[in-house]
Amino acid sequence: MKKINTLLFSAIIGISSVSGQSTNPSPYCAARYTPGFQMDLSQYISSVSIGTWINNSGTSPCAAPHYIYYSNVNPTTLIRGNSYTINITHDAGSVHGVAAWIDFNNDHDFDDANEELGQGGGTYGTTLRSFNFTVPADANTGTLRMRVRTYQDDFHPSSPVVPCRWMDNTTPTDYANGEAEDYNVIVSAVTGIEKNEGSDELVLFPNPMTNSLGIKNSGNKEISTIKIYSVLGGEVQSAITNNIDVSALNTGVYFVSVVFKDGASMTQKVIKE
Ligand SMILES: [Ca+2]
Ligand SMILES: [Ca+2]
Repeated sequence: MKKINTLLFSAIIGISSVSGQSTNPSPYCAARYTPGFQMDLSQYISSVSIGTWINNSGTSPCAAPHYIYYSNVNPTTLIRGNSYTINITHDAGSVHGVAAWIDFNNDHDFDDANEELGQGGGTYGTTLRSFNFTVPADANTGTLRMRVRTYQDDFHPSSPVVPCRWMDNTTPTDYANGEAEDYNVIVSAVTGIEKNEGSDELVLFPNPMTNSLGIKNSGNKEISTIKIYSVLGGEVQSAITNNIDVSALNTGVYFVSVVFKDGASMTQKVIKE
């Protein structure tokens, strides 16, 4: 049943529409493209995914200047100190650079230490770039901005990808072709995993559990995701339902972390019988 929960999670979190986004990067810098005297090539990011979270943005770039902020896409939740892989799929053309950033200190830039999740060039015919990254232990919690960017520019074929416009001598310059996509992500701190932080507002029942675990949330915070961890700290299941099928779990002790949409989280110990 774990698979079903994963599918449910994907269905609710992962499938997203391409309507209702914003073309305004503010308060972040612009990440636009100006073809100049080169052709405006159809180079694009077709999907961005982290774990079960994915946004498919189609096989054509968004409208010129090829920047879009998917402010309407449900964010994924990342836990401080945990490691993830971001997968970026793009066109099979001669992509010169692919990169991604998260503004972990929430100061509205992507320049600080560890904010670049990774970057590298593409090879003609390849369509996937993956970067492994770790959320800094001191990252801000709450909703943060992520930027994903590709470019193809024959005049700057080997430049590292920068998150903003850049200076060509003293002139602010855009890459010629490519696409930039911004997203919200939620960073959460899982703390006190050793102790039971039960509250009147959030009740997990029954405990011990057998085949299902109910979540009763009478507080005023909206739940983002629910993650179940083994005693060793590995995530064994995630869901966003009020009644989680846990029949696939082995008997033993688990920690259930309820992550709220404001980035706060609460972790409780539960026993599977
Ligand atoms: Ca796209
Ligand atoms: Ca920053």
